[in-house]
Amino acid sequence: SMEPLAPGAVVLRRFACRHDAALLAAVQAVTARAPFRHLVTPGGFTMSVAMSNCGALGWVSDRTGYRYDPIDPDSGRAWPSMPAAFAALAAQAAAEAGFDGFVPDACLVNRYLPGTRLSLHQDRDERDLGQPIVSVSLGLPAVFQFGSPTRSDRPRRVPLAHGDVVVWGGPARLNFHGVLPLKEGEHPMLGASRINLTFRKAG
Ligand code: MD5
Ligand code: FE
Repeated sequence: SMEPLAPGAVVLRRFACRHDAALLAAVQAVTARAPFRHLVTPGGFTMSVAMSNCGALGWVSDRTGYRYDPIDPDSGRAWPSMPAAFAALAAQAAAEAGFDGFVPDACLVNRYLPGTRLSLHQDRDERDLGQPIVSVSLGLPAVFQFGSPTRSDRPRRVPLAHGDVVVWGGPARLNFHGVLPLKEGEHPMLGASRINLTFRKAG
C-alpha cells in the first residue's frame, strides 16, 4: 500500500517483503567484502549505527568531514558493486512514488542492534538534491523520526517494519530525520538487528 507522509515522501508498506531473502543474501555478500564499521563524525563521536556501502560511491565520515568516496578507506579498494536486486528494487520503488528513471550510484547499508540510534540530521552531501532517496527497512521494527526542514520542529514518529520502503523526494528531501534507539527483539531472518538500505544518486 502507498501511504503519503508529507509532500514528496511516501511509505510503500511491505514493498520489499517478497524480495527479502535475495536482499539479505546480497547484504551478506556486500558486507563480506566491506565489513560493517562504526564511523567517526567530524566532531570526534563514534556513530552507534554500523555502516557499509556498495555501488560506485560510498558515504564515509571521519575527522575531516563527510563525503562520498569511490574507495573504501578500510580496504583501500573500490566498494562492492551494487547488486542487481538492489538497483531494481530501488528503481521500482522510486517509480511507484513518481520518480521515473532513478539510477542510484550509492547504497549505504546501516546496521542497528538493540540500543542503536541515529540522531536528528539532514542528508545534504549529495550533488543533486532534486534526486530522491529510497530507504528499505529489514529486520526488527524501528521508530523513525520525521521532522521538517527546521531542526527545532518536533518530529513525527513513524513506525517502520520489515519490508517497508520509503521514498523521500521533492519538498521532503531536506527534512530533519532520525531513528529512535532500537528495541530488543528477535526477527526470524535477522535476529536482534535491523538493516536499512539507503539508495542515492550521490555523484
Ligand atoms: C535509516 N538512514 O533508517 C535512515 C533511512 C541515513 C539515514 O537517515 O542518512 O543513513 S533514510 C531516511 C531519510 C533520508 C532522506 C530524507 C529523509 C529521510 N527525510 O526527509 O525525512 O537508517
Ligand atoms: Fe539520513
